[in-house]
Amino acid sequence: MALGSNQRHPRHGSPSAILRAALDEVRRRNCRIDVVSPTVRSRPIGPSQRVYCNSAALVSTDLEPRALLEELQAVETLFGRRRQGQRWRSRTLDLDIILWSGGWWGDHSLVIPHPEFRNRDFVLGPAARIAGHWRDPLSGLTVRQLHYRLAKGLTRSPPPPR
Ligand code: A4P
Ligand code: MG
Repeated sequence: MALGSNQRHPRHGSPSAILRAALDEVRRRNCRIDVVSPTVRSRPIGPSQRVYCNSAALVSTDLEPRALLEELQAVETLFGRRRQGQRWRSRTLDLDIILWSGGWWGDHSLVIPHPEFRNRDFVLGPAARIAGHWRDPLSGLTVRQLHYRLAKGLTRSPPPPR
């Protein structure tokens, strides 16, 4: 799972505090958080101007991917995330499923691996710290290899159709 925040929350405070509090919430929802990466600060991709805090966590759960997404979206809502409006705008909390031990998943509301993760240093960097040996089922490359390639500018996958 990838976590991101670039807005303060009136009660929880800074984006990094929001990410910590969000992990506590995810833990309450039939999920075990096995490992959490260090938090990185990254420049925003997209129209938003504010710096992001991003991290990654390894989650163990019996929930099916769709049910897990619902729980993660409930946590986003709890932190005041509003879903209407512009894509990629500032948000208090964004929780994405990046990879899954079951391989790939694709339906109208959920795509795993996350379609953009190979192009995002703020996802691959934290993920490489905790799950560097995990393999992307589509490219066959490990997270560490994907991160290395992105850092060296060796690849940029085309964006998927939306
Ligand atoms: N969805 C499909 N697959 C997934 C998945 N694997 N994980 C669907 C989570 N959600 C998935 O997402 C839109 C819909 O994607 C969901 O309803 C779900 O059914 P969203 O989070 O509601 O909307 P969004 O986040 O505004 O759009 P999107 O495309 O998901 O944005 P991203 O990809 O999450 O990117 N810059 C920095 N530095 N750091 C960031 O964290 N984040 C974004 C948002 C942009 N720029 C950033 C960062
Ligand atoms: Mg998202």
